[in-house]
Amino acid sequence: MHDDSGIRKYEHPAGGWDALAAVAKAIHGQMNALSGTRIMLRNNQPDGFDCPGCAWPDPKHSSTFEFCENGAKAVTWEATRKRATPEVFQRYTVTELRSWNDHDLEDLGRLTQPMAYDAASDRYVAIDWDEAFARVAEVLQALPSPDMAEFYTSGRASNEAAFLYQLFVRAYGSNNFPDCSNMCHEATSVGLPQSIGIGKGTVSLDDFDQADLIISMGHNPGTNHPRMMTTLHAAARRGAPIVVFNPLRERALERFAAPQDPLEMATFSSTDIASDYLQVKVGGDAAALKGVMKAVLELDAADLAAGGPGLLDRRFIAEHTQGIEALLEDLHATDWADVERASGLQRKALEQVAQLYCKAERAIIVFGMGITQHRRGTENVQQISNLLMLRGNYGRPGAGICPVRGHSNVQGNRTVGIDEKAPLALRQGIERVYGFVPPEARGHDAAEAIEAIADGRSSFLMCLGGNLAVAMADPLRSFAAMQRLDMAVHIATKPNRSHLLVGRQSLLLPCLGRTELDLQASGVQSITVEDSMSMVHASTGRLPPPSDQVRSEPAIVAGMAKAVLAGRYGIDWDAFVADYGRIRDGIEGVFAGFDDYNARIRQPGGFRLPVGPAERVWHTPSGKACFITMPGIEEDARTAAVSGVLTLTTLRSHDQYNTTIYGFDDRYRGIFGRRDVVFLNPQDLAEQGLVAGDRVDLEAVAFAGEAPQSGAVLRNLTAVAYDIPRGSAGAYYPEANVLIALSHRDPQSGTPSYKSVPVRLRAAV
Ligand SMILES: Nc1nc2c(c(=O)[nH]1)N[C@H]1C(S)=C(S)[C@@H](COP(=O)(O)OP(=O)(O)OC[C@H]3O[C@@H](n4cnc5c(=O)[nH]c(N)nc54)[C@H](O)[C@@H]3O)O[C@H]1N2
Ligand SMILES: Nc1nc2c(c(=O)[nH]1)N[C@H]1C(S)=C(S)[C@@H](COP(=O)(O)OP(=O)(O)OC[C@H]3O[C@@H](n4cnc5c(=O)[nH]c(N)nc54)[C@H](O)[C@@H]3O)O[C@H]1N2
Ligand SMILES: [Mo]
Repeated sequence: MHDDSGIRKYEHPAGGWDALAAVAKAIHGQMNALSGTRIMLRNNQPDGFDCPGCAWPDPKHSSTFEFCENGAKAVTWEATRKRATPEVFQRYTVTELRSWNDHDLEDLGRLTQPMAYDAASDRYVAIDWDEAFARVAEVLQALPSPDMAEFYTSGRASNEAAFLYQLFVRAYGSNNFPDCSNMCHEATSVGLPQSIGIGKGTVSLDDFDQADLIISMGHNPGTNHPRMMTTLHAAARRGAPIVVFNPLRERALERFAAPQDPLEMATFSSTDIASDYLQVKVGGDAAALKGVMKAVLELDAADLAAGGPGLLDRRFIAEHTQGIEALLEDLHATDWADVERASGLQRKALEQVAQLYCKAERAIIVFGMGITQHRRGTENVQQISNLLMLRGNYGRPGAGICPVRGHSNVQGNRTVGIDEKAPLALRQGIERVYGFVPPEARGHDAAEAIEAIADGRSSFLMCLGGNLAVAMADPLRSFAAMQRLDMAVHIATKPNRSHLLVGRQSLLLPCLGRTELDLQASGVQSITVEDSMSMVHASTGRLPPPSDQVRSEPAIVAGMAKAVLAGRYGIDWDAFVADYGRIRDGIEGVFAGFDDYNARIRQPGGFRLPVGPAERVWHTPSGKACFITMPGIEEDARTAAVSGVLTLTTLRSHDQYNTTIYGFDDRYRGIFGRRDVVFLNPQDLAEQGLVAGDRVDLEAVAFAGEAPQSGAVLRNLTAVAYDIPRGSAGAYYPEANVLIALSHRDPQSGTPSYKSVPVRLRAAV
């Protein structure tokens, strides 16, 4: 059925010809066809650049072109022919630009010149680099305490840029490193070290070829990690069961046509991906995992009773773990009725998963934001690890845990020191190599940084990329906070809304992207990145920079450091910029695992950083892997206790990269030309006397202690009747962030609970 609402069912598999058409459209919209096609062919090649789209690894030594629609969008939007020159900024006041939507702002194109906000004309005007650095130095040197400054990182920065940035900030005297990871996989970074001694995934790409079972929880690879579809497609083809836990039936997890598969393309056929699709309630994953573990114990007991050896890996548990007693006690005390209510899944379905799990000799569990962005995100992650440990699914081929990271180098940024916690090894490493003692006190994470700015405890913000104010919860508070700053400094490729929330002084410093040639005194520079599987490799851009004024991130950070620190500790910042090999020498000196860094990045595919659990080495206090019990079963008992409250999850469309809105279609979910929709179960709609197509408002529900959000409303959405569990709803990020209180976050990791937001639904007024 076709009408003009832009809401219609999409009947095709994910991928396929529609994906190829979307790439052609992205190239046409941003670049000329020839350079667009040429640049696509260098993406993820051994001598080319690392795709800025996501952190999924590349097949080793491969030079086959891995097609990916959304990688192509990321590249074309960076390599765009459009330019946000000083002349463009002359045309519009900042107030005027603030009324534009996020798509149109970034579509202005690449920044070409350092710019400073001029309050008198309400415009950004061109300045030169030395002037920009001098202004930063003046403000930072005058701050009463280094802890009144915040230094944000978005995960696209290279290892080299990130390392210099943290060295600069620590030499300046602060550990205030809010970063995008705090809004993303922080629950993994906090939860997994307690469980297995490292906050990263334990599998490598080869393991996927050997797994007998893959469980996918709360991630949408067809949109966010499309190259992972090659891996899942291959696993499904060889008959490995793939079990999905997701409230929405994401098309790519149902069926996928691989654009590299000539037969599927020619015959318009596709491959079924999920063998079992469990539509868990939003926020119901811990309950579901407890149910699966409970069923595993029941199967194990039955096997023992029948004279079998049992289904738990008792040797692994005895030799390598601790804490199973408490877990067993908790699972025995857990009621099936509670599991079913909190997960929205039937006992039978969970028992079926347990059977598949016990049959599989090697299992991998993959997860994304559907797991981490909850008040109990850390505990969710730990329940995943518990399930794996019951059958010894660590440190064996084809088995392990796989958190799928977001930004293409967010994992690398953390590895090289973007960390508000400043661990002992890092502090000792810096002292050893650079001769100064960095600060020890914990700094601010992303939400704490916004709170500190809002309260006036911090008055300076520097952003190495990203769009912090828009990505963060509660724009009512975070936008106002930005406008209180004495100085905001944004190192960025393109204009976005955070840049327009100007404080007393605001600077925009234009930087090179991954795709571009980075020429320094010693010649062409490569940078390095770490993917989701701890593989570190080099990336070299070749495209001409957008203007001769644009500088590389390492050069900008070093320039600033030199101006601010004025010779402190005798660090030679110019030498770093002349040859990034010297930055890598620094990384090798400070951190373990980077031996022969400069040599090893030249091997095809790079090298893997040490991952203890892959060798059954556990860097926990006890030296063992730990079963960690989660008391209770509700994601948020407060929501469960009030009637009429829906749990809203916030989603990425197929046409966006975080806050960068490429376009207004969400093809696979059947939404075209708009984003002002909310996905609802038809019965929840009916209960309010509403039908599909009605205009509705969502109102934030504030619980005690979260008062500032009370009354926030997202207005005039169109209700889409959708296959989603009762009590669950979905809307797009960042528009829906207005409904999320800044304090609505996981107390352990600080991750905002973007994926279980209590809301009320009503007809639009
Ligand atoms: N094209 C593109 N690529 C990207 C990004 C992008 O925006 N666009 N962003 C990058 C970044 S920074 C990140 S972190 C990743 C994000 O990649 P993902 O982890 O895939 O993130 P989301 O799209 O936010 O949500 C993932 C899935 O979680 C499901 N979900 C929602 N709530 C729940 C729940 O309570 N339980 C379960 N089990 N599932 C739930 C949603 O239905 C959705 O399918 O992708 C990276 N790659
Ligand atoms: N409600 C809700 N909120 C969320 C999420 C959610 O699922 N729901 N997801 C959260 C997650 S997982 C994340 S990671 C955050 C994302 O938060 P951020 O990382 O802060 O946001 P991005 O939208 O990725 O940042 C885009 C901007 O980065 C700049 N940029 C792009 N490439 C480069 C580069 O190479 N160098 C530099 N210096 N700048 C560059 C451009 O100016 C662009 O406008 O949002 C979080 N917010
Ligand atoms: Mo992310």
